[in-house]
Amino acid sequence: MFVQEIKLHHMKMKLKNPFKTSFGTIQDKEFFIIEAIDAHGNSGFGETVAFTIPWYTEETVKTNHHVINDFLIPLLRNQSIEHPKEVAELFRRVKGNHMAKAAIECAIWDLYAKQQGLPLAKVIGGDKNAIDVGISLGIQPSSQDLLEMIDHYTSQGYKRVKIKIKPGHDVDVLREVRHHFPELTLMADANGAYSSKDFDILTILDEFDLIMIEQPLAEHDLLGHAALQKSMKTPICLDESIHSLTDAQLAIHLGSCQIINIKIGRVGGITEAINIHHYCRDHQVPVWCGGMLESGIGRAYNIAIASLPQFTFPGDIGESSHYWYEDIIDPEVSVHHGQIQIPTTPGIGYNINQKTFNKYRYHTEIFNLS
Ligand code: OSB
Ligand code: MG
Repeated sequence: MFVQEIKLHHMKMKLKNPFKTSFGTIQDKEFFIIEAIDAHGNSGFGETVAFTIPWYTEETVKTNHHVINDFLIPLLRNQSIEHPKEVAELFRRVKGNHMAKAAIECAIWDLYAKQQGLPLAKVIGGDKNAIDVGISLGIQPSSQDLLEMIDHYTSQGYKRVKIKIKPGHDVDVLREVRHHFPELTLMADANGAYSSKDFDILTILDEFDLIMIEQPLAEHDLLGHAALQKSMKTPICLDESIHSLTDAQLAIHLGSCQIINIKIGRVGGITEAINIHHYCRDHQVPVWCGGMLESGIGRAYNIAIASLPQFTFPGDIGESSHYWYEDIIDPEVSVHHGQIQIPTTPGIGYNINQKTFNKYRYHTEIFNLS
């Protein structure tokens, strides 16, 4: 499968609502849609998921552009790739920069699945017809706002709610949510905002019957997470700490977590996401799919990966209209009774909506690879 041309579409979209976490607030979303084109004119699409500021991981929109243009696209020149799994191997000599790599790798997976005439979910071994989804809610201006949002999303059928916490915004908020929604499937995500000095506060959270607490401590603090997990009954789930299969192996070996959040961008692509999935399946560690406030293209990959069997908890995969006034795909992603149907058409199963795509695209760079 010769990739003849790569198009790098520069996109700018605005989230309907600002998304506030312990590390900062996101509303303007700038990203690249990678289009990989073969000799027959088939196109595969991928999306970069880094933010403009390096507060989730160290990658940014600008580092994505730099690494894609100056290192990754040149590595693809004059390569005859038989299978998308070879892309991760080809990119191995460039260190890190997982979100940059993943966007290109995803575009090539989509192209490959389209060439095979098969849905991407089937090509990667997905065995579900539909996936369960939950909603991730940013920090709200008041607890009244938060309670109303929870009410809104649970009545729409979302199967679990995740709320963001940070020091000073944790026990009281969770107590209030639990008081109003005693039966809710609930979890909290700290995005690494606590330290080893906060174990007293964190262990109080055991009161609230959370299905898990996500990334309470810093990215590299695997020993801290292992110590915390020993002193609390709520399962710890790692997000920012997991960049690769070896990270997942180490975290599980150390007892730093009982659950893993897989994000394709953070781990460098679908191939590594599958590797982590298989390892977790073999070690009875549940996984679920996190989100990066993606457009419909990025979301389509999350839907496909979540169709693998060990994705046992609902993902952070809201419908298009939760994030955007209009999405760049057709049809948009929609949630019914807390589920998203896995597309059955070839590739990611969503088409580009040319009208909205052109509206949010402000520049395109073209690279001929032959
Ligand atoms: O920690 O999972 C996270 C959004 C941006 C950065 C990090 C995270 C999130 C979310 C929202 O929780 C996920 C989504 O709805 O796409
Ligand atoms: Mg998280």
